[in-house]
Amino acid sequence: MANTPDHPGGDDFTFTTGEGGETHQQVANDAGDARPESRLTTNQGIRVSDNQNSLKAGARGPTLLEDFVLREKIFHFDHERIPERIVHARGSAAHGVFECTDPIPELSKASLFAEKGKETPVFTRFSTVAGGAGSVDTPRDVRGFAVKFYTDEGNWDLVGNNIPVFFIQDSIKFPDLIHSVKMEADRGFPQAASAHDTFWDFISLMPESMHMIMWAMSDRAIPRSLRMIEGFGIHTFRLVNAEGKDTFCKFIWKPQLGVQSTLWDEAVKIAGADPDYHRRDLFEAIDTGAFPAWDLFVQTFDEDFASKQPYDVLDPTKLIPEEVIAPRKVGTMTLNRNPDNFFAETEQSAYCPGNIVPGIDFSNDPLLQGRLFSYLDTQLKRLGSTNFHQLPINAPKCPMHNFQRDGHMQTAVPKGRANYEPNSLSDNGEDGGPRECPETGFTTFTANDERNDGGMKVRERGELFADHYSQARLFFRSQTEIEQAHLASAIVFELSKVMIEAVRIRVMARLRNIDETLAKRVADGLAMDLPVKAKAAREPIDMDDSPALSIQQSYDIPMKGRKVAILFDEGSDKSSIDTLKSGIEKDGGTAFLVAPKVGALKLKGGTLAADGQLAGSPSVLFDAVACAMMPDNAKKLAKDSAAQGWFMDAYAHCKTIGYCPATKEFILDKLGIEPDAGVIPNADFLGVAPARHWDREPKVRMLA
Ligand code: HDE
Repeated sequence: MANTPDHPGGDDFTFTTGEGGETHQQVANDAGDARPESRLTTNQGIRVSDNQNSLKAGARGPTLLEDFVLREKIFHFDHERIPERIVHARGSAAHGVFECTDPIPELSKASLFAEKGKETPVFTRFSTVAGGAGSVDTPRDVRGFAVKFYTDEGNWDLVGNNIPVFFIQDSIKFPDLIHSVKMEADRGFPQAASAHDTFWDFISLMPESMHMIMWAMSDRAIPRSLRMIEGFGIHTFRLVNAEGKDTFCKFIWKPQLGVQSTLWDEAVKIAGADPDYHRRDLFEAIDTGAFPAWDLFVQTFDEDFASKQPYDVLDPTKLIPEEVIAPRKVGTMTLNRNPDNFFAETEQSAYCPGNIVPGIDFSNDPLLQGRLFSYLDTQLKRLGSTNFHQLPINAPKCPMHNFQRDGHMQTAVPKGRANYEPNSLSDNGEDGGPRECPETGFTTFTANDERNDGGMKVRERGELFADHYSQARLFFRSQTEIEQAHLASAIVFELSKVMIEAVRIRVMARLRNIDETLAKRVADGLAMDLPVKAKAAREPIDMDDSPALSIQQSYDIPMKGRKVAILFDEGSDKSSIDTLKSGIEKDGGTAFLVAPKVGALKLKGGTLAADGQLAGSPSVLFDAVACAMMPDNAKKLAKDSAAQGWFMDAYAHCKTIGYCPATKEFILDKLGIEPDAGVIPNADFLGVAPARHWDREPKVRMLA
């Protein structure tokens, strides 16, 4: 065979054949031959001589079945896809470390909480719930927050969400909930959206979902970044100390960058501009060394406390306000390494709430109990073998020995005859294998909860589970005015997409139990009459407001971790761009340069290449925007719809806009963008960005 690089295309790869039918080879292969690890081989380790042409009977003849290189390659490709997760299919993950900062040995004997400074490796996967694996990152949805702690006593999976309560109280309703929110059965749409008939139909018939609906309609469900969400284990768990004493516990993650959300209009536009917005944001932050971190807190309490609350602590639709039990910090998780391979790690990771370690145990929460079955079951289907725990991403990092054997894709090669227990092989000088460890092994916490009705078999729920509205009311009333307006507007939007009028009416009838003003705002927003109030299974009570439930009352927006765009064009003053850029970076933000063209542009004081082209870098992708323009360019851009949209969206999304004189005169004034606390000269920009200016919102949007 001839190595002939001079084919018509002129590059190193030849796909043509000569007159005589001889096959040309990839010249690059020659270089690869020098290093064994760069040699292309089949799965059997046989070196491949030609990765461009299949084996044919003559240059124009039929391809031969004999070509094992071709067959193997296509065979493997055909089977590349595995079933996606039935929920939480769209996810992004990273490796990291959990450091115990405040040990709690008096509460839990779990080794990861034993000593100050103790480090435990983690792999954390964030996800949306409803959409498929290829869906966009920014729909209105709950976000999954699943952490696998590779502790030295085995893997502990804390499989939580960014919302502290759930839609349903009993796992028997989970398939119904998920069927209702996924694409509708006959038409296959909408993808990754709750704004449709079947979801709201189900919800309207399930009053226990009302508390979670408040959260799902709040700004929490449209996060700015996965780095800026809280995480909650939701269920009441149990901590168990070395003396066997138990304490109830709820787990809470708080992001060090603060919680921040987008606006609905912004989230919708981001979905078009960058469907991978959250995945890219997480990857880029870690890639550039800006490692996101979360503090882990516990809320702990005993049966006495539990019995005095107006809700049941086993009910996953209820939370314990932070003002009632202050969260106590136990450690910090830092995500510091991106996966090397998305499929092998992120996709094949398998979390299971049933993976717990000595010192942590379950409660009788009926939703948690159902989950204990589901995850293992679904993972067998998804990953195809009971041996999925051997995949590197799922394998414990501590020693693992047992007598489970064989099965599809077994990769362990156990030695010897010991595959049963008890055995006396070691008496005969053979390896007898591992033994149970009564002292240090996991023992289930056995004491009964006092209020479980003596363990009679019933298909019932605890009495207080029937209070469906008190905490929904607590959540709504704890929000700021603008947060309440966003929430009401979100319900109006969602119900406007519901075509069955009876469903809208049923939802509004339930809202009246939460808050009359909310119900009224929704009815007005839909131009519908308020229906008769739905009968509550248990009359709601008024709880004390909990400011911790409000993002705006709990978190400021620092520059750290935020992304700010600076728009410029040919002739712009480089020094003013440099000043803005270094100011943003000094405070831990990222400056992103935007121009109509991306190649190096000649500026006053040097040349500069943009990071992104204007049309491909809309302002929805940034936390704040600034600009440095000359009059001629500003006049030109004033006629460009991408530039107009850039400023109009930043204004409508209540972002800070830093302006130069030319931009103000020729663009902002023409667009009717008036100076306010956030539309300011560049000189004031760094002190204000990236705050959002909510006072502006009523001027730019009709809110319910
Ligand atoms: Fe899940 N859930 N879930 N879930 N869940 C799954 O497991 C399930 C629930 C959560 O990044 C599945 O491996 C049932 C609550 C996260 O891989 C499945 C019930 C919470 C993830 C499953 C619930 C969660 C899942 C699908 C009601 C917050 C993604 C794929 C009893 C505390 C984990 C898989 C990852 C994934 C079942 C309710 C969180 C089908 C039956 C409540 C973060 O097993």
